[in-house]
Amino acid sequence: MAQGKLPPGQRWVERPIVYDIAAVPPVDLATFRLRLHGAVAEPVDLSWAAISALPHERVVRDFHCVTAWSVRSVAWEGVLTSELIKLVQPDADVRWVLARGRDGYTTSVPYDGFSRPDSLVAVRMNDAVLPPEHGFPLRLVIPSLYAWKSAKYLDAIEFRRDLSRGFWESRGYHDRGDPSLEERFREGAA
Ligand SMILES: Nc1nc2c(c(=O)[nH]1)N[C@H]1C(S)=C(S)[C@@H](COP(=O)(O)O)O[C@H]1N2
Ligand SMILES: [Mo]
Repeated sequence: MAQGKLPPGQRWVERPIVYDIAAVPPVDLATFRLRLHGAVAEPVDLSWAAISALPHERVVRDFHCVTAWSVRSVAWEGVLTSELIKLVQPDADVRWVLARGRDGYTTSVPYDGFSRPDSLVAVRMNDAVLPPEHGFPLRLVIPSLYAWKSAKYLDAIEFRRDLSRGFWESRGYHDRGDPSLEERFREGAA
């Protein structure tokens, strides 16, 4: 989706509206780990220091929520998913990731969306530390897909060959969720 272009059925708003299935979960950076596991050659548990030592990049992208709001040009900074992929070396037949937040949220993301060059694990948003309600200390950001795929409070990414539906996907939301194609709900879902 071209930046600055409103996808079908969306309207622009000034800033992202916070959506949470549960209260903002607490975190202690001293013990925090991001677990990368599943169908990979090298599973790892990354400490906050290990994450901070990885290369960081800044990505500016529009952010589209399936409830029809879009925000222009959100600036994210963090570790590109391509760096995480280099670390763990997913098996050649991986097609999905299941991302999990500390609040118990899960979302299934197609691997081709996860691995796009503008997908990242963000630690900063709009030039400030990621605010608690936006996922502190880090969140997944998949700008090419609806915002529900961008799991906040991220603590695990499971690389998978098969689809295991996350919180919204198991409630009828689309498995891919491309805003340019208005993939809001799954065909045939109740
Ligand atoms: N851990 C977690 N991540 C989540 C959610 C959630 O409830 N928990 N909500 C999702 C939904 S539905 C949307 S639209 C975006 C909203 O991001 P924001 O709260 O930073 O605006 O976060 C997504 N990531
Ligand atoms: Mo959402």
